[in-house]
Amino acid sequence: MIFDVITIFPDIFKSFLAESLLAKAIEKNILEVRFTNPRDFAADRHHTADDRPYGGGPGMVMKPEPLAAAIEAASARGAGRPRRIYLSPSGRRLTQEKVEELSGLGRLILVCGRYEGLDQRVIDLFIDEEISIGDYVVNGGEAPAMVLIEATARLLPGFMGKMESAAEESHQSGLLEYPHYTRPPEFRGLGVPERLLSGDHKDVARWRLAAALARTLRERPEMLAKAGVSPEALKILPHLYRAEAAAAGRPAAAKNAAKRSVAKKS
Ligand code: 21W
Repeated sequence: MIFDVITIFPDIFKSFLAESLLAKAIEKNILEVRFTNPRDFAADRHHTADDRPYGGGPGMVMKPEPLAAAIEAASARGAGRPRRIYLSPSGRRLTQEKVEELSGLGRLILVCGRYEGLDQRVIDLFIDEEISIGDYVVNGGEAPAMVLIEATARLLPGFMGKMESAAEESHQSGLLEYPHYTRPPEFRGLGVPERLLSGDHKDVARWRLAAALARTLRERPEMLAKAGVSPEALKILPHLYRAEAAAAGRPAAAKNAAKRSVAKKS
């Protein structure tokens, strides 16, 4: 898969792509990341990439001509019509579902904004889709583009070993992950849940499912409505609701918890 990144700060990406699994994927030709810098397309001596906003107000806007030229140059670096994505705080939130969709495309153009963002006409003329990584503010599209590249690349065939792909499937059950433990058996006064030490693989699986459900119920209850709750999970959930309500000091709720449905909870 090829990513063509449009950015005035390509150096931000260099060490990120030079380490660990991403570097190996690039070496194995699973992944290629190329850069086009709008500054290289600026007509003036100072390679100006920004300008003052029409209507006044604070901040600067990315100047349309060099940016458009950069997007066109990057688009021409291959056959076909690559999807053009603008990393934008006003975009749709990136989800694992979207990441899966993007991992099936052979080439993407990622446009990173700086300052207050792009001139709207560049968006109207060149951008297929605007994507945000979440409702918080960062300084530009580069960190969000790295998030998108890493999340997408790890789904490409051959990126990871077999063990990790199996783990991926279990994570995509729609629940948060169960807690992990390794040696030593006691660390600074804390032990390891006994059932993980039993060697009984079926019981370990039951413990992990219960732990994943408890964690999801506590941290992300809204996920339970969407999760395809398995028959095994359905047996465990009422007990967790009861324990949760009891821990929260709601004895009546604890008593009724067993009768409540998953949908009602969230
Ligand atoms: C942030 C520019 C804020 C301008 C809607 C709400 C790309 C980003 C960015 C930035 C403002 C992403 C506005 C999550 C992000 C990015 C730079 C000022 C504009 N429009 N995902 N606010 N968060 N950020 N207000 O910041 O370029 S994807």
